[in-house]
Amino acid sequence: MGRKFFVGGNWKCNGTTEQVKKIVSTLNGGEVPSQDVVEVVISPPFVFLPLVKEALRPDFHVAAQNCWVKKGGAFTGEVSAEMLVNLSIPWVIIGHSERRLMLKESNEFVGDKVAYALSQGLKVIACIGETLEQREAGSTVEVVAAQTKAIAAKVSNWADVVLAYEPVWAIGTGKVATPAQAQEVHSELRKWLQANVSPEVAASTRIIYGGSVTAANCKELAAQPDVDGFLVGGASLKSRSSLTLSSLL
Ligand code: G2H
Repeated sequence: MGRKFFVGGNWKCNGTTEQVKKIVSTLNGGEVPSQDVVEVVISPPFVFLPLVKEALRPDFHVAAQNCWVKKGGAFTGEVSAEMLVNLSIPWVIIGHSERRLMLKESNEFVGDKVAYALSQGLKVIACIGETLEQREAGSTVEVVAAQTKAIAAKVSNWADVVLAYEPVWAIGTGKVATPAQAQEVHSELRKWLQANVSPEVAASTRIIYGGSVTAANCKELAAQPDVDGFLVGGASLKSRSSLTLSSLL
């Protein structure tokens, strides 16, 4: 089964109204392949979601960067999956390493969040990845398998899940994984899905790479057989972002 190439732009905790309008305007003017070939999803901070959704070209979609683990209520500062659905936000990023590490989100908590978001009808970009210490200790595959296992334990339908492999040592550091390093982990993840979920899910689930992706390094990464797209942070915020994005496609 063919896997449609996926490009996500993760703006993280950046931007002002004026900057957001400028980037959206640049994205709207960019030349990109048809949405039949590539799926483009832009993820601004929560407060800019309505603005971006309203202004963004219709062939691009939006994602929140997080949502609460269960139904909303007395959880000050959180945003629920139901709220995102109410605003017609189709996608959410869950389990980004910045949240796993700084906010201590555990594998199990991330698994619960993924399952709850899916249950409410959201599509999920589920992030996994090892730290430098874990890579140097030779435990990369073990770490990403445990992170994926915690998601698989709670999820029965993978149709709306994109798995984002983001090695922590490559995030925002300029130290991109080599194409061979990315391919090795993506291939191991696909094997894990095949053995532990199903051959169908392994064949159809998109596994995208994130970590210092730029226009300059994306082509070789994209040529790897198990790299089905990217989650781009810093480069998606550049003033010439649509040009960058175009060259990522
Ligand atoms: C990894 C990535 C986006 P950057 O977090 O998710 O960010 O491209 O800045 O490394």
